[in-house]
Amino acid sequence: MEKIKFSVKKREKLNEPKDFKVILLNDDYTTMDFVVYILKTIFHKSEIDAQRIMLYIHKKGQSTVGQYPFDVARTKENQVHNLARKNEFPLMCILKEV
Ligand code: TYC
Repeated sequence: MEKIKFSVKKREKLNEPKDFKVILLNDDYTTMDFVVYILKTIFHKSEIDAQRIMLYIHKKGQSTVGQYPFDVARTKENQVHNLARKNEFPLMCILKEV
């Protein structure tokens, strides 16, 4: 009889859907207050954390602001872009597979 060459554990892992990081990017035009507002409302950060993350992005260029299953990550990306455009800011975020 032929041997089954993969363990149950390995197979479960192979079929697990991957998470996606949502990464917020710096720009020269979006106001700091608006980025803090986005971090609080869309990513559920506290005021203190939102300020800290916003300043980190401002200095370093980008930061991961959350990690979610693909559908949730895509929805948050759309929410950021829609709210930014509505307020005439060029704020950008991108997704990266984990
Ligand atoms: N750099 C912007 C400014 O000086 C602030 C900013 C921070 C913009 C974070 C985008 O993701 C961002 N007004």
